[in-house]
Amino acid sequence: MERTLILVKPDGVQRGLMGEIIGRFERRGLKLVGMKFILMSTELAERHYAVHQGRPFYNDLVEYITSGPVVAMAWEGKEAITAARNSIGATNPVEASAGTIRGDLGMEIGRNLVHGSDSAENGLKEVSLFFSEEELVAWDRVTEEWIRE
Ligand code: DAT
Ligand code: MG
Repeated sequence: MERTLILVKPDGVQRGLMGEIIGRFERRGLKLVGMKFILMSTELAERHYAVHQGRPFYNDLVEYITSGPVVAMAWEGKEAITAARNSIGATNPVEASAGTIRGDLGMEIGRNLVHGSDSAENGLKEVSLFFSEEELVAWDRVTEEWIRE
């Protein structure tokens, strides 16, 4: 079972788009198993973006993600990574397809509204960076058979 870490980034929160963004994953049929509203510490941001350390945009990225509260979520399901990445759209919102979160709501790569894990392995790693196992909720969704064959 795949897990993906989704963040509504500070611009999404400040612009009042939390419900809009969360709703897209909810309507898609992904299953929410964890959620928190937090101000990320610099330490957490540096761990989360460790792979980008040394890139020219790294400092701005850490500053942006710690500049205001974020909604951190763990969504679960078969092919959750691919489904979420496709719903999020390309990294640069100007190039993201219409119908995606970034393509519908964003204009700048440095204000791209949302994070989603890029592989099954990173999904598990990133979820465990933000959530302890006790914070994740195992639950039965009554609509499951209308979403999954
Ligand atoms: P994604 O968020 O689509 O997975 P990524 O993992 O390659 O993209 O990069 C992480 C974030 O870093 C991305 O959401 C925005 C920022 N970023 C990436 N490439 C950038 C660039 N060339 N210039 C400025 N910011 C960039
Ligand atoms: Mg990424």
